Amino acid sequence: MGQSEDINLKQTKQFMIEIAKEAGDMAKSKFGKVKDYKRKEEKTQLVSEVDFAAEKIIKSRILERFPDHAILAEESADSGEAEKDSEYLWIIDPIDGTRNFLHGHPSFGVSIALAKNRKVVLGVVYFPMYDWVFSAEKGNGAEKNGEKIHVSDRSLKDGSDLLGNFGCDFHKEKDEQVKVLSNLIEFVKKVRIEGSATFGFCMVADGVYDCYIQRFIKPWDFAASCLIIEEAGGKVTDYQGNPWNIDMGGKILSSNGKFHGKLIEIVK
Ligand code: LIP
Repeated sequence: MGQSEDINLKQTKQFMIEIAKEAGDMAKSKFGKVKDYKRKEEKTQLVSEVDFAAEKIIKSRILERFPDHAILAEESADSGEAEKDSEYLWIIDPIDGTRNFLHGHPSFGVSIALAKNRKVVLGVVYFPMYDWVFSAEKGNGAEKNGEKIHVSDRSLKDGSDLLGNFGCDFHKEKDEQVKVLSNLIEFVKKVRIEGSATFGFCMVADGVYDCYIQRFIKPWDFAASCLIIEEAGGKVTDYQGNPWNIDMGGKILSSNGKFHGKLIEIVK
């Protein structure tokens, strides 16, 4: 890997918050107004000019400041920019929850992560419609709008108080996913399905949801928010219980850590 200078993580986190807000506030100004959108190759995935415009803002700001860094961004994932010889990789989802955004559901967010030698060291997620900024620096905790956050304390003994979130693309391996959801409902009686992975993850970090499960997601859907959960005291693994990383497949279990073993059992 190419040698880059060490960067100041605190200053860089602040920079990430600024650019996430710039892109997110632009998206907010278009909320409810976008009529034209396209289907991606995968037909259920939607994209509009706002995703591209938000991504352009974020990438251009990053490259102005860190011209040597590699970038993996959802709407230009095939551009080759992720293969640049750098120890730093930016992982960007300009709008996570594009369908929510296009259909007028406020749960969508701008997600930006920075990995050093493929380990995520900074994560920022901005939800423009709620004015929430979630952020985390590896080893230094997680924050929402500048205040420290922590996952919930609820465990299996709290039974019906548990609240879960389930991310899905039911058209893919539908029976398998319905089975996992059904198993989850056995002990987490209340489960939401909200349509933005990063929203589900950040709500676990903030102690709202006690767990979030999803398969078929990509690094840009989870890189920033999984660091935020971990730094908020929660646990994130693959379906086998191995610690998460940006190169894992898209099957993720996240929780407050109090009943993670049970989650691994139900996805077997
Ligand atoms: C979406 C996720 C959603 C998942 C979709 C998709 P996008 O991200 O947040 O939860 O089910 O497959 O990946 O495309 O809106 O950025």
